[in-house]
Amino acid sequence: MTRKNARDFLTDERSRFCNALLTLKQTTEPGHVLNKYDEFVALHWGVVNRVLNGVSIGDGGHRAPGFLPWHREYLNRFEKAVQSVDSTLSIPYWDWSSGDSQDTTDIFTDDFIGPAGDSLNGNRITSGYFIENDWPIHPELDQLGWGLGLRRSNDLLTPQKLTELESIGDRAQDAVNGDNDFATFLSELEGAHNSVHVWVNFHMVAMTSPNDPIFFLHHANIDRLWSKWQETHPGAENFNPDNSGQYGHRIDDGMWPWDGSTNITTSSLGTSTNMPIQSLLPQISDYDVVTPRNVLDDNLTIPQIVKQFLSSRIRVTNQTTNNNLNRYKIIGSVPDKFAAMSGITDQILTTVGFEDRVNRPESDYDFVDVILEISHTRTQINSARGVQLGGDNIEIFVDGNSTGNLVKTQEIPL
Ligand SMILES: [Cu+2]
Repeated sequence: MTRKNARDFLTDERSRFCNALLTLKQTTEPGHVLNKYDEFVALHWGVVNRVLNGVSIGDGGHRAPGFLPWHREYLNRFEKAVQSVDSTLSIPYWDWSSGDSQDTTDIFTDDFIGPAGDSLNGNRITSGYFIENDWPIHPELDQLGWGLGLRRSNDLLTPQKLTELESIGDRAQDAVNGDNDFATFLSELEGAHNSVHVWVNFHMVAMTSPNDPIFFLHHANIDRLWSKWQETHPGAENFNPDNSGQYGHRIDDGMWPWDGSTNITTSSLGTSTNMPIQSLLPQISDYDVVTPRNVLDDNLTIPQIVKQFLSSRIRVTNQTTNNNLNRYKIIGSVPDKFAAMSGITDQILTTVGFEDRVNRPESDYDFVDVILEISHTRTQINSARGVQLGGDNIEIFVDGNSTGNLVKTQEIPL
């Protein structure tokens, strides 16, 4: 689902989006500690202080290349949570980089993301959907101790502040459009992004900044700007050219907490009782592994959907009767969960081959509608980095829904 400019959200979409956030805030899944919204706040704080075997391994989501893919995955998951409430929604983006102040004044409103802070009430939001009573900040997730009510700078919509935002936007535009290498692009875009956090101020300057729902609209814009850059700088070589750096920021590293490892935890502590943030987080399956490479592809339709159905059946239909799909194979494997940390970044490609074709005799491959049916176990599909399919015109179905066509041989990252 394509993301829309928040400014263009109609009255009805605004209320459905805000109500979906309120629903997440009011919903705690069985066995979970935090409500579905606050779990995202905790996750964002957690990634800042990763620990492996008692040793800090730093921030997995900021100030390094992983900033972009980590937040992309984070946003995608948040969007899925929103869609679990209302399947017609996607995260709108706040186009603070457009140079048009109406992109801001039209959304900091009572009928949408809420107004600026109220200077008479400690810069708390005192109208709209996100007032203290309806949108209490969790005491353990209140990093800077602002208390229950969401706060923002009180002068956001003044001409002076809007001019300031315009120059931050210019910096982001220059990053995307300028003739920059990746490192420059990244530091300029992340720098502009930081300035926007500071521009909103209060809750938005903490590592618990997703407490303010504008966070998600802000990051949807960051992700959009990165996508724009990817149009002119595609592929892995334009993600992190030297591919050096800390674990989690390299192309095939697992991104905590989706790193297949139960050993990396977070040392972040809650603000109220010093409760370990780790204990507030949901269990993440060892099979739930996402690397930067997995989210690089701008055309996310197939990988995203395939990923969502890790344990479901995937049916591949060859629409050209005289082709066969003998070239189907599983290639590669996710690096052993600890191998990457000791410097082994990948394993030799292996062909698993036909044993993954289940219950489908060879003769069926010639029919138009059903050529190949693959039934993977969770382990099988997670040990694969991609499925390579050959054929002229292949349509892929996941759980009965077509997820798009492939032309010629293509690797589908899982
Ligand atoms: Cu962040």
